[in-house]
Amino acid sequence: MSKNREIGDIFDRIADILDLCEDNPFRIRAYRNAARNIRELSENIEDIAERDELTKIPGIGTDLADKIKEFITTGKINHYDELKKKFPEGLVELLAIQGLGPKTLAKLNKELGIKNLDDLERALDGKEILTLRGMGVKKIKDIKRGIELLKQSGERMPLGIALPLAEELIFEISRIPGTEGTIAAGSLRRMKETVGDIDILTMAENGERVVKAFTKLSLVKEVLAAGDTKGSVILKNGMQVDLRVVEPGSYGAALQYFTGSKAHNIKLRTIALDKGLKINEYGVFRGTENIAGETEEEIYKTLKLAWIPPEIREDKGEIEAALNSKLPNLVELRDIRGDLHMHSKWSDGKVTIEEMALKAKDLGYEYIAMTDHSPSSRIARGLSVERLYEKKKEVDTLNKKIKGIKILMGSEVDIRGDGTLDYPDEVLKELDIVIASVHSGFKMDRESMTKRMVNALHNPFVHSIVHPTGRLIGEREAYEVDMDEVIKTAKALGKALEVNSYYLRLDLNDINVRKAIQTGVKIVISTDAHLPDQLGMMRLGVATARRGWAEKKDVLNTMGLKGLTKWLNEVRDK
Ligand code: DGT
Ligand code: CA
Ligand code: CA
Ligand code: ZN
Repeated sequence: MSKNREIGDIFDRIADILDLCEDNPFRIRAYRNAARNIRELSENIEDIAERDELTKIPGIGTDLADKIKEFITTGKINHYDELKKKFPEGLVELLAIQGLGPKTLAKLNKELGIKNLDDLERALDGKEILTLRGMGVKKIKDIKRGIELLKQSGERMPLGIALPLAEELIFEISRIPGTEGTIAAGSLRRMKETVGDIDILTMAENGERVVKAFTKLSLVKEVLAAGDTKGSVILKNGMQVDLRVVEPGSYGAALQYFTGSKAHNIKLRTIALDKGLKINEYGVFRGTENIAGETEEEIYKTLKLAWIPPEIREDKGEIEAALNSKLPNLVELRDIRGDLHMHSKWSDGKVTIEEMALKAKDLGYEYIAMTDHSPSSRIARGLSVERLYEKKKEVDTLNKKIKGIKILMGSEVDIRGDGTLDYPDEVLKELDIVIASVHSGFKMDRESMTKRMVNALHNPFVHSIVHPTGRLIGEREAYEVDMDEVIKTAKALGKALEVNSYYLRLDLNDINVRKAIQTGVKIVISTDAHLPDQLGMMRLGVATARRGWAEKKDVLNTMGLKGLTKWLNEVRDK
């Protein structure tokens, strides 16, 4: 799938440069949409090109299709190479800074000669910058905060990007003769929302040969190290991958060690020491005698612990829980019976309700909720009351036509500044499910934002608040909001909070999930899909819920349709 990613990345870069040129906004948006849609394809773009069906991809017209063909045949896009010459490379990268738009950046380049981050940071501390139009103390503070945020998220990559990449690598490595049991370790196996690098483990006799073959894979751009037990490379997208080759006798020990987290491992080591044992990546030892190493289970067993799921290996109480046989029985992807947040062409989704429903049925779901936007979300083409009722008719018709899956008529309703909702109550009550969210006025103070959300929860027809903190990984911080208060209110009213599975959201995050379920609030894991393939992001939401110790009983959409319908009605009767 690597060409998909490469082309997606180039289209995004083109959009960045066009942004700096203050080119036509529609063209810029077209490149960004295309980039996203290509990255999210479930099929190799080369295969689609071969069938001559590139223009069937949403957002791809003949012009972009030609550029894709050009890349597939020549490995480059001429237009991109030309555009790149217009600005220094370091300048384009600065567009990733939140609070610094293309217009300002172009001006900084033209008037102050800023070419890269160093230049920018220096300028921000100087006086000259204040002479630029539109540049004030507040703006400078925002840009500095943006730089800090970017540095924090730094080189870390969202799990949703790293995971498919790792899967592709694992597939390739497992095809290298002599390898067995190839598996991800590190933060990726723990399904952390971002990963610093990808760690992979494999078993083989001849390590040197395996490492050599690994460094020759087509995804690799640069080789950092290649020995007989370890290889490190940089991939074409800039991500680092560490491969470790181990012997069968220490496979479990190595997997345990390299899965981490470091804090979890340190705690394990102390437990081992208390028992007079030593634990490292080769095994568990009593003196010089190796007493465990082949499997992870036996490593934990020698320490009198049950096997601990990787997602909770963070030294946040899991070892104590394992000692007392109190480990949670974490929710699994196969427990999920339906998806309660998605969009169709009626608002800003890319396909019809029917196409979404059929894909969901393929996934084995019993139900979906079709939750298009409300009128305030103009960019997302939110539905007027009239169109909402038209849509409801279509849902009724489809429910008669499609067997084996129930479509719930819903809406993702904007929460206005004062916490009231974007449709009147008499409209809301006609809907099977109402999910509410904030799409504007992100910068409210903490108290007002908390009140806004609490008010929304108090609307008798609202079932849940979705993407409750609004954060976008690496792009936008969570709103200033007292999540404890929101959780408390949800508990009091018997309402649910969402774990949004979209890879940049994962919101609620693991920490808030744990708070919510400890308080007794149900979470609902949904995808917010705008395309059928995005329904597949459910696994990221489930992983986030698992990292927050969620069990099946904590998750609303593990209920069958009957149970769910009952729950939806009861919320409103309370
Ligand atoms: P990342 O890559 O920053 O997202 O996080 P990790 O957890 O994948 O960290 P990484 O790649 O540096 O190392 C992979 C695993 O190796 C880590 O989770 C635990 C283990 N490890 C690395 N360094 C140490 C160490 O100094 N002590 C112990 N006990 N384990 C370590
Ligand atoms: Ca790692
Ligand atoms: Ca590593
Ligand atoms: Zn949505």
